[in-house]
Amino acid sequence: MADPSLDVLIVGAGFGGMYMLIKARSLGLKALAIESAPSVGGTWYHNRYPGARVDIQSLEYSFSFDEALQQEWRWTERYASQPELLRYANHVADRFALRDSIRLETRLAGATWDEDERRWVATSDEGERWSARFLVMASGPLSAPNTPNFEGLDHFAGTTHHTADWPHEAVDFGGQRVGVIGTGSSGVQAIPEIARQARSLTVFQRTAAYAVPSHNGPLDAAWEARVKADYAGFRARNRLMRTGFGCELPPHMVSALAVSPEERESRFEERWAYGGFALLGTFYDIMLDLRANEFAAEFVRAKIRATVHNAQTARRLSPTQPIGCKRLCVDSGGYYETFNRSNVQLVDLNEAPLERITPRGVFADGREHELDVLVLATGFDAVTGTLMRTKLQGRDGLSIQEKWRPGALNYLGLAVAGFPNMFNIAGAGSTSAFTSVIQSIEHHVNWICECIAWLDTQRLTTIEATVHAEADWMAHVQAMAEQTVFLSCNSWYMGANVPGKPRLFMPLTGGFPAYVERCAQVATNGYEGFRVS
Ligand code: NA7
Repeated sequence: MADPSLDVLIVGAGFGGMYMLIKARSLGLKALAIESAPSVGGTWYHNRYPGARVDIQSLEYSFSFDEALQQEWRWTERYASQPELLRYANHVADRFALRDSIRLETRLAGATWDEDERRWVATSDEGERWSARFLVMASGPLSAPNTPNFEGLDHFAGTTHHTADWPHEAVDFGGQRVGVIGTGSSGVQAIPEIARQARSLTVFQRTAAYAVPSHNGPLDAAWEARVKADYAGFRARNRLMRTGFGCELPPHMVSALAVSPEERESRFEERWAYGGFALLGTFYDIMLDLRANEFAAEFVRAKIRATVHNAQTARRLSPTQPIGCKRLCVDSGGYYETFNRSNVQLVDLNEAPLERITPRGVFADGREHELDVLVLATGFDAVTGTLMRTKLQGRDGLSIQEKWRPGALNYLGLAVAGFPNMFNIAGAGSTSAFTSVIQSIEHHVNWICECIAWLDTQRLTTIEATVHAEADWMAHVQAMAEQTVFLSCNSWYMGANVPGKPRLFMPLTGGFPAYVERCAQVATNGYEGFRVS
């Protein structure tokens, strides 16, 4: 028997699901969050590989909705590590007494829109059933691990770990011959840590990564005090940034093409010394103009050449795609320096394709690389993966798989035509991938809850994006991406990392403030682009 009394069923108890729960409760809604993992924390529960840490500064990658919470929580490092982020997630669950409304180890098997009842009927894979007026997918844009279909993978006799599904007991690499496939953010973070422990490490690289230093360290107490003296103001200034963070070093509103080589170099050096994503804001047009971008790219390549002793290795580590086109990697472990170690070797899969996995290792480069442990740092079926692996049926039996066959169609990143009363947090079509995602989560949840409150005051039961509004939004997302360098490489932003996935640029590049304003306008205009009844 389905529980008929839920207002909101929330799928996921990471930061998105937990904030949705807090906010829904504050409106007096009866809400339940279901979470497949045995813990809250989402990303920070699963991605516990060595070196895992956030790539945005902790003071900016944290909840802002509660002044007491942001004042009391003390981050120990400038960029928080996975264990600390998981502690923070648990602290939030306890502080807001969320646990009695979270069902752990409960995976959504499917959900179907019941048109007669105007409710979602959902089931878990254990056969539990819920009925809810609203379904909120807070299942995370980077939560479905991508395991490439390497020939022979199942026959590898050693141990295989995926960075996004890391074991809970410590993995001891001591004395082991380790291979890592993948050099995105996860690989870049894990490789230096593994190299320090392993007997040997072989890195199999398909695309070289741009890694910028984070200059991580203990959180500067004076900076923390200054931010906390006016945390609300700091957050408000961040919300005016295109990325929702970085207000202390905003993008320099000058073209990289308009300055002398000496000035360009010195400005890049300043940002390199500051660390993190700030480098991409050295000039306003780095992500807009390939010529400007090339200056930044070459600046990093020069750093690689200056760091890596072996010229051939340095060349292989030097990316050729535009910088930032794939997400920039923020390095706290000394990624490039790692390749100077005598126990580390790099295999460039472009020169020497990975042919198969054998029981003893990886066959690439025309030979077998013998391994005891294989680490897959091969990323995610990003943004759409989790929903596409779930049986979601909207109006008239429309499945999400059918709906999204051409790509992740959506309106405002929050809704999908044909799926009434279903909302997405940090999904395709929003700016969330380019922001501090917690800022985006707060915005999405606030918007969704205001929408539900509005429907209730209007005595309406159903809201659904129109196909027309959805098509316009998709055109807008594509048009914005075309103004940038983001279409010039094969990134997860466009589904290019997963064979067979439709290539459609998924995040919105227009900047967080413009997106927030558009969402607000839609609401002010009586939920323009939605059909309500
Ligand atoms: P990413 O950034 O998608 O990186 C995955 C890496 O794995 C990347 O280097 C891929 O190369 C590589 N990869 C994927 N499939 C293959 C195959 N079949 N063969 C060889 N190499 C492969 O995932 P991460 O987990 O590192 O980071 C994801 C996000 O989490 C990150 O952007 C941050 O937002 C946090 P490719 O580049 O596709 O050629």
